[in-house]
Amino acid sequence: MAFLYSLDDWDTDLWMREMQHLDTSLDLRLWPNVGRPEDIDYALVWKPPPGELKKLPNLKAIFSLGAGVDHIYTDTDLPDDVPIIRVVDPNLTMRMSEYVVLHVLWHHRRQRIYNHFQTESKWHDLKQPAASETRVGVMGLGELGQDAAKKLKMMGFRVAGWSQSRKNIEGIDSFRGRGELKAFLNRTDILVCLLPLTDGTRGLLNGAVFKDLAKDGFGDGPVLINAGRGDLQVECDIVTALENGDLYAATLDVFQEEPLPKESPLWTHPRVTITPHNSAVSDPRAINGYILRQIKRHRAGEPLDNVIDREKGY
Ligand code: NDP
Ligand code: OXD
Repeated sequence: MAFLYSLDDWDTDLWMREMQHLDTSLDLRLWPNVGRPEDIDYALVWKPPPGELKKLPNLKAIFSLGAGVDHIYTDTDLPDDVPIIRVVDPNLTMRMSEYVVLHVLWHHRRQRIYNHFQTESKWHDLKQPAASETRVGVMGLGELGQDAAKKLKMMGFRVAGWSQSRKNIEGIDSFRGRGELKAFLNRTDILVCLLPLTDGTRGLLNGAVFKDLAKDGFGDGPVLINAGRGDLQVECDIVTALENGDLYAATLDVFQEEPLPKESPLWTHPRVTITPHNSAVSDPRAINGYILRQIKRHRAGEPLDNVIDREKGY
């Protein structure tokens, strides 16, 4: 049994060292040094090179090293019958909720303005709405969205979520599907996006959506926080919406092109906060451990968890 890593530009030494640390007997290979293709049972990947996984005749599962799987679909020639498994792990979920709570609070508490005041040694307090006056809307109520939504709820925010299917989560209003999107946006001051990138979600964060966000809130105006995927957003529409008032501010962790090109107007916009796609990084020890546990169970004849639905794309 051998594992093949294909890690794009990630720190391959670290990932392989951490896995070896968990089990020194493992036969680990790093693409393109596959050895005999028939030896490989499991692939652990981020952006695998197109067509390469199909060359592994005994491949039993493909593990994404993140929660998303859209990067795996950049290989349009994947083996049809091999399950693709994504990360669902408390370490990653906790990191994402930290990010969401931090940035919701940052906008809600008007911290950007205080930082600016400080540059002018200006002592001035602004009107501050209570959390119960701020309506947060979480797009994507999956593993990550639900955890973030519950933590925001616990802090007193008015929280709703939007997903494909209706959810029943105490204290959180559930909206579902395109038919309920407008109603969800109309009651949302701070929009948090934790959707996967699929054919159904690409470009969803656009001018029409920003226009529908609530304009009657107690804060400065609608805010977008996107930590899902860059291609969920139309960046030129974000810039326009920041100018015409459909958005007041944004926190963006993901971009249509990464790294975000130097010439992007988002870099210098005074009401945009940028982070480098690190809202929830995959921790090598935690994620290798999660994958190894799954493989051990699989080899003992148990089913794999968190297998993605190829029809749905997530
Ligand atoms: P899940 O698969 O658990 O949840 C996805 C959610 O999105 C579900 O609630 C699903 O609805 C909803 N959804 C999917 N398609 C649609 C649609 N067309 N309309 C409405 N709702 C939709 O994913 P996770 O919560 O684990 O992760 C979400 C995403 O976060 C990942 O796919 C990844 O892109 C991103 N991510 C980003 C990271 C970063 O560092 N920036 C780190 C980790 C993840 P339903 O529940 O009804 O199926
Ligand atoms: C993920 C990511 O999908 O890090 O986990 O983007």
